[in-house]
Amino acid sequence: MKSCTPIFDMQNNQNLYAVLVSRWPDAGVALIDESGVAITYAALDEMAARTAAALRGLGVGPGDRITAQIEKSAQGAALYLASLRIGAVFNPLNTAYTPAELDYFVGDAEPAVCVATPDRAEALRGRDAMRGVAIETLDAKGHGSLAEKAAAAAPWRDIAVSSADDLAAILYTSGTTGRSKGAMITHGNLVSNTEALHAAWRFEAGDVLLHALPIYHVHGLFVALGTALYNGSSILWLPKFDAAQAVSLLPRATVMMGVPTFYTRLLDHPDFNAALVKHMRLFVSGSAPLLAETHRAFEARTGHRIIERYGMTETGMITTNPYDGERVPGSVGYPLPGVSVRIAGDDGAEQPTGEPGVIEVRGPNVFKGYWRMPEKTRAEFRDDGYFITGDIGVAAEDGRIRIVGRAKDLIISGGFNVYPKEIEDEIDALPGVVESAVIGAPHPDFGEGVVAVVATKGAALSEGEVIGALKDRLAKFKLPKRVFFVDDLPRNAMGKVQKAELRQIYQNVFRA
Ligand code: MLC
Ligand code: AMP
Repeated sequence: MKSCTPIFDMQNNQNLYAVLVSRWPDAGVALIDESGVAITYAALDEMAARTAAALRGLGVGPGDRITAQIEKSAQGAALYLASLRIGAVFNPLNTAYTPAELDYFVGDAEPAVCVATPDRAEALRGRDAMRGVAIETLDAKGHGSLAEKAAAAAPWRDIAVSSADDLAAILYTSGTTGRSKGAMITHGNLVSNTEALHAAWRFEAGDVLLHALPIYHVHGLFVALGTALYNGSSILWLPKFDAAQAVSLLPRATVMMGVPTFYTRLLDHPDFNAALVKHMRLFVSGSAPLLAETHRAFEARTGHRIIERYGMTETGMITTNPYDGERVPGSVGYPLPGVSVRIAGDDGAEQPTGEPGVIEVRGPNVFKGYWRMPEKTRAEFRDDGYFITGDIGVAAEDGRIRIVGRAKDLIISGGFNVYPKEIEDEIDALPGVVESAVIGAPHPDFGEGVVAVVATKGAALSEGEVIGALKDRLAKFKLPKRVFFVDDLPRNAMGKVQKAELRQIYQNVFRA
């Protein structure tokens, strides 16, 4: 086990945990779960210290990866905080990933320990990829072998000294080609982005955050949890988003963050009205485009103008609509302080104002690179340090940005990214399939829904059979919600499949 450097000089420690702790109130409540159990900041710090001790006891040290595929609980939050505390690298995974998908992540991240819910842990034990990896359990209530070890351990109260450049987390993001890439996110990335958002959204004493996002992605873990912990706020800590539960708890909150689906589901709820949220200070939306019509409907119903912001796993948050200025529907606002954004042509040269181009980003928020993939890292950065997002934007004269498309073949369903290539590869491997094209079609609940168009040359294959064959291989949110069969896929003169044409043909499949 590598040794952790204990804190001697708290002031110069760039470890996110040291930054957070230095701002925590003595007695305030940090997390309140759905049954009303409250955990104070002091208790959360104690849980993190005990969990840190348990991890240290398992041999986990600075720089070691901790893979976690767990449900959301207070103990789950403490695991993340403990990982920061000991200078380890937190690697949270979507709970929907199948064991087959997990093999890749574990094989790539090579964690010292994998924490999973008991049923998943059972499925993981004995898999080749898990050889040499300690498996610990944590269930939805925060119980399990890790919690037992933490309870029995003497708290580890130090905080590892980290530089801004040291890794805090690896979050996997899929690519348009090839395997998922682990985005290496540093303490400096997180501290700078947290501070920028905290200031931009004017967090204040007394703010209470309604937190219903999953904590295995940037939005729930770094943006929502991060800013609220930085503020020393109380957090209504819900296992998942449920519109009825949100309606009943919103009167106790002042801030809510969500993906657009949260807002359309709230608008669909009959009891969601202006009186319920008149005391609210802020609603934030991100991770996927918020339709201008949703923005307007929300304002008409509640009087609140949602702040839309834009970000990415690799960059954290990039832009936000202003707190005081105009929150324009369909716009993602202005770059955060310290973040440079340019709209570039294919060669990286800045486009004239008003011309669409790829959004490129540079700043302390931009990640360090892809884990063990130097070529992929080089391919996504310009020589002058700008990261190429693959999103197409237009900048107005005053710098306000609108996202108008994607240069990458990506579907965003309910805030989760689905890369068509991954689904197509699985479908193409099925007997009877000649080839396939996976596209996103407008979906009233998820924004985009996954549709597969499969060329079979007449082979007998049903929608149910295709979906059934993918079930054990792919996370549920990636499964096509509809499958259509054709003889041939449309192609252009160069032989390239015409996805734009397919999107046109299937644009109404989810509309009533
Ligand atoms: C669940 N399902 C989905 C889905 N979520 N299918 C497609 N897309 C999704 N997002 C599946 C379920 O498995 C289920 O399948 C069926 O669809 C209906 O499920 P549900 O009960 O209606 O879904 P629910 O559990 O309520 O989840 C919906 C949701 C959730 C919107 C609450 O997906 C969610 O929390 N999304 C947030 C994602 C997020 O945090 N993204 C941030 C990424 S960070 P079946 O077969 O059982 O019926 C990022 C950077 C940035 O992008 O800028 O923030
Ligand atoms: P992820 O890789 O999961 O971090 O997803 C990042 C992607 O989500 C970005 O590259 C965008 O395509 C998309 N995204 C995030 N926020 C917004 C937004 N407000 N509007 C449109 N797209 C967004």
